[in-house]
Amino acid sequence: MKAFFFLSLVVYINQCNSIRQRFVILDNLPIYVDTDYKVNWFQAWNECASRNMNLISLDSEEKSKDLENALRKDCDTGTYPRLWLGGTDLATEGRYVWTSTGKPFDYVNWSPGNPDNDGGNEHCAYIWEKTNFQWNDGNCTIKMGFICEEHPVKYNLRKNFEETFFGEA
Ligand SMILES: [Ca+2]
Ligand SMILES: [Ca+2]
Repeated sequence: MKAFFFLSLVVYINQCNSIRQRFVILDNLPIYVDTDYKVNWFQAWNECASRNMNLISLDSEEKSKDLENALRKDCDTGTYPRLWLGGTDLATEGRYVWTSTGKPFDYVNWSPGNPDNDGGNEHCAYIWEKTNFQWNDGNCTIKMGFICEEHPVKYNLRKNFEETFFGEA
């Protein structure tokens, strides 16, 4: 916990051609972007869990824009083909929820025509640079990169801790 806390204060500004990297966005929210390790949605979920994180939920326009800006700032065009998000409609077709919060999609940034549940077999959401970082629903078994974030509960606990002991940043 302590190590993670201090680690989370460090902002890594790497080029996207590095295999793995961590940004800090949105009020010190640590996120982890992996562009090179291509995995299906379930493996991506596990990859985040193994880092004590979650697949990212883009549940506000502010957060979505911050992520987009971070990706644009640190990456050359073409380096982000597709990245898994933490949204799925596996439980009920057509009803997308964020797995980190269990809440249905409120804010959405789907690309035109999506989610289209193409072939009746698209149940996992990903961000796609080709559609200007808008979202698409894809087959959950496709392999691509992914984005993790610190768990919302842990984030709030850490934030309260920091504010209590260190004051406002
Ligand atoms: Ca679907
Ligand atoms: Ca689709």
